Amino acid sequence: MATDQVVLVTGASSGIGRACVDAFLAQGARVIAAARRTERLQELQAQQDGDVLPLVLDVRDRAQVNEVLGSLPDEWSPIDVLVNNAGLARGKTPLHKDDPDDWDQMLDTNVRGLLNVSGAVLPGMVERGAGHVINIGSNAGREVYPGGTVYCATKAAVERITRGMRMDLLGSGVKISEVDPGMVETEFSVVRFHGDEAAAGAVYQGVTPLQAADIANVVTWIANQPPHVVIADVLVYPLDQAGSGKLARRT
Ligand code: NDP
Ligand code: 8X3
Repeated sequence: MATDQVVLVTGASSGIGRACVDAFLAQGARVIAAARRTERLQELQAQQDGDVLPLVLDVRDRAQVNEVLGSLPDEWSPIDVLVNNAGLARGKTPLHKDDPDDWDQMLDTNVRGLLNVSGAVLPGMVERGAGHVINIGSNAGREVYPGGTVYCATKAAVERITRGMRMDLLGSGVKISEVDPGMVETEFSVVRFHGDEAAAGAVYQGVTPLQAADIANVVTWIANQPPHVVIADVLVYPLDQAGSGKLARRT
């Protein structure tokens, strides 16, 4: 990757997004780190020597996305690489027991949010005839498990959107890729279980999950391919996982 490239990472305040920021900065890229939590973004900026622009952004808010991304300082545009990472699961109950507000948050963030940011960034990439969008899907988009109905549906939508984007942009010079992680130890489960640390901890009990940096390694590898090569999609599991809930727990 050329060192003067500008990378936009959504969901940069934690987990996989934060690890992507660190990994791209380590390669000399300039990184726009977007998320909702201002204090996390300030901490991130304070911890980094590299060139990072913190951006307070709720991907669900299309007007805000268009306003903020449409008025980036000159030195922070154009965006060369977009990592659509912001996302979350909320709850793990059977559908008829779910809180419908959780459905809305997952659909609005994981699907509409990804579209909002892509819609703001892609026209410029097409105009320039270059760019790369890397969507973070999930193994959950390839299958469904009890209590994960809506989350899995949102990630299946990411997979369809990614494939559709690649067809829509064929011939434009813009690359479209997807990374589907299996179990990664981040704040994901704490968010899913509404702050219940014990429930979140149980998810990883007896297994060695992926770390956020493992996924960032894959994302930067995808971004660093030669101009004529597109890594279309990658599924990444920890050693002891063979599917959603299919885990070899060692204790
Ligand atoms: P984290 O909870 O650690 O990080 C999620 C990030 O998304 C945070 O930075 C959060 O920032 C941001 N985010 C959430 N909602 C919004 C919003 N409305 N607008 C902007 N940013 C938002 O989880 P992960 O790092 O694990 O998750 C990252 C992605 O990876 C998600 O898409 C998730 O579905 C996917 N994934 C995770 C797996 C795992 O096992 N952890 C496995 C497969 C996929 P803030 O709250 O500051 O806005
Ligand atoms: C997160 C992975 O299996 O918990 O996308 O849904 S899973």
